[in-house]
Amino acid sequence: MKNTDVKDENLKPSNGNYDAGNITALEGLEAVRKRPAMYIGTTDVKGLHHLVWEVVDNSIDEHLAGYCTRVDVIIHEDNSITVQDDGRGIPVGMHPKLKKSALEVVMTVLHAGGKFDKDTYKVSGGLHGVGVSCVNALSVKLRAEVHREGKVYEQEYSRGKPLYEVREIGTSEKTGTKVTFQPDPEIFDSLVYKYDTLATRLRELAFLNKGLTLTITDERELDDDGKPRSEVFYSEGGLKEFVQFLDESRAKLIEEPIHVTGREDNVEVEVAMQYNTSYSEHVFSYVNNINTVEGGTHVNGFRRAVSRVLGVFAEQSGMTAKSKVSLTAEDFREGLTAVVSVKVPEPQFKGQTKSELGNSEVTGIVSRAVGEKLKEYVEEHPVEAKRIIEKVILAATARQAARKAREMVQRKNALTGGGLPGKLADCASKDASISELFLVEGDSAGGTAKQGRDRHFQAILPLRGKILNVEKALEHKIYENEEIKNIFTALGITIQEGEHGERVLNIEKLRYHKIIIMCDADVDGSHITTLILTFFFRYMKPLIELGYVYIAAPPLYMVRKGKQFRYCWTEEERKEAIAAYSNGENDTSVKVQRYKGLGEMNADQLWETTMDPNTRILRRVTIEDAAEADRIFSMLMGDEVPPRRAFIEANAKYAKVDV
Ligand code: 28F
Repeated sequence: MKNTDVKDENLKPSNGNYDAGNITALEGLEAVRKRPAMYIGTTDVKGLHHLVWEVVDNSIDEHLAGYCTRVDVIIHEDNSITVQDDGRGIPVGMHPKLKKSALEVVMTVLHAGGKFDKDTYKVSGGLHGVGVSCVNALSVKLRAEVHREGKVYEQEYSRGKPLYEVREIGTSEKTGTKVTFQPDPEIFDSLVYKYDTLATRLRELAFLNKGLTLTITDERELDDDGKPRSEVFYSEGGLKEFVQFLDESRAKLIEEPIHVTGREDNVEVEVAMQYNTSYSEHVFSYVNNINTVEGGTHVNGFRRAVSRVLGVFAEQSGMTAKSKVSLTAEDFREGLTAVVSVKVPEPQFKGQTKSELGNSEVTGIVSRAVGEKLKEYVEEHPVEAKRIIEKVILAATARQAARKAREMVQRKNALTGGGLPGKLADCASKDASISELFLVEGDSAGGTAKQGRDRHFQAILPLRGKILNVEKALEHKIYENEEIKNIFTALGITIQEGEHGERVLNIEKLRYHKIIIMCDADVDGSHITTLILTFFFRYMKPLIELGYVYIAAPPLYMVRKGKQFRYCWTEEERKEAIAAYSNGENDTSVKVQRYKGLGEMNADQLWETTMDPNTRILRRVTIEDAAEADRIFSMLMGDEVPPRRAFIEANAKYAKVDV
């Protein structure tokens, strides 16, 4: 249940007097509870996790200031969270103006915690540091504990309102801050934390802040000897290790990553880069630890330096003279894995999701720092540099072959009037925003889907067997693969080559705004789904980013008794259905049909359970963390087998596999 307007009459101050400080705090908390999305972006599961980042960022700030060496995050059984650091501890002394403890000010006054000043960097999560007081306002309960100057202090709050004055509760040799909070069910749709989401970001923070230890403990999951699941993230080498981690599933072209550090006009630059044998680019960028998914001036400066220095080397070494192709910026980035991290005192963000760096001065600062180091590298490592240029020339050749193959396919389509694939059963509607394309495994299920569908807005494209694993194929190969060509033409999308050789999709020609992958709920079906997702992730990422890609969820069972029957999607539902139909322990007239494949359902059943928008379940495909998604795809789909085996062995026990 969500409430958007505050009916929270008990926002009155605990000590009864409404002085300026209380009113400011009250107004602030009320504003946050009235429009939470303005402060934390959304109130769905993303907003829920953002609460953790607001608190963790304060510990990171304490680390950047030089006082904190470790941050511990604990997920408790009730999905409340504890974050603890060994910093100096939030001051508890009386705040001169607001007449209350500095701790209460930090915890209850909007934007009060910022220790921002000229030569330190306020790090912050996705929404640039709204402060821990927002977390407090959106938590049904929050407790702060401070160890400082030999004493232990605490204060508790409900929906941001202090329940009592800051009080001393003991002595301590340690220093640090601990915050435990329970997100408010009145604000958040989901209260369940995802271990992987928290672990992935904490790992990233360890790489971005070398020397800092971050740990996660999940008290909801005890393994067989009763120990809670936990991990420790610590990086000695920082970005160098980050790049090695990102590339662990890919074969390297150069043994050691190239590491750049620099500083100019209060802007700190750190870059690590490494070449591998893959055909895709993996560049991740950060500003003050914020993941700039949309890139920006720091990335532009980095790319400019790479193209310039390697281009000059290719020219001077005479390698381009031999090859007939001209090199583009894109070619220099194929097989490149890099992390670009800058610390900017006053970052300006722009772009769709405010995650693109706008500060123009940063382009030159990064370009100079990287250019200088890269120039030194190619002079000192001519062998590696030659290997990189060979790879770049191969990329340019492959790009040319891909362009020819693509033009062949797209020209042929244009000639035959946008030739839709023969196997496509199109929908009547030409309005993409309501149209859906089902990619169905196998001709028989394809046939059933064609019968069961609503032909006004649902199109069916049966896929015969496995599609190409694009992770391991040169680009031009995908334009020669029948199944992939069919998907391309059915979607109506063509790919152009941008001015720097990059692939540009023309999304406006897309014919369906829902692309639904519908495969059997078995191993083969999962493999085909993964192959299709790899294709979309590598060649049609904007479709995923726009939220157009879904996975259908056919039922696993049908439980029937006489005329009555129920479809079940999970083990629990199956057990419930059996219990509901059996009138007594020994009643064995339980029939349970396990659906192995879509083909076992008739058209009406398939429509009712999996295709009817009013009753079906669709899982939308999202990229929560681009670096992690990229790593997992190349881990699971790439060339290197040992990392894949290690990954599966390490994670299989956590995979929630439906029976
Ligand atoms: C689990 C979350 O919030 N850690 C924090 C500090 C330390 C100081 C501080 C924080 C100064 C007065 C604004 C201590 N000693 N972990 C945390 N650790 N805030 S938050 O100061 C707050 C500013 O109010 C701190 C000396 N200077 C700063």
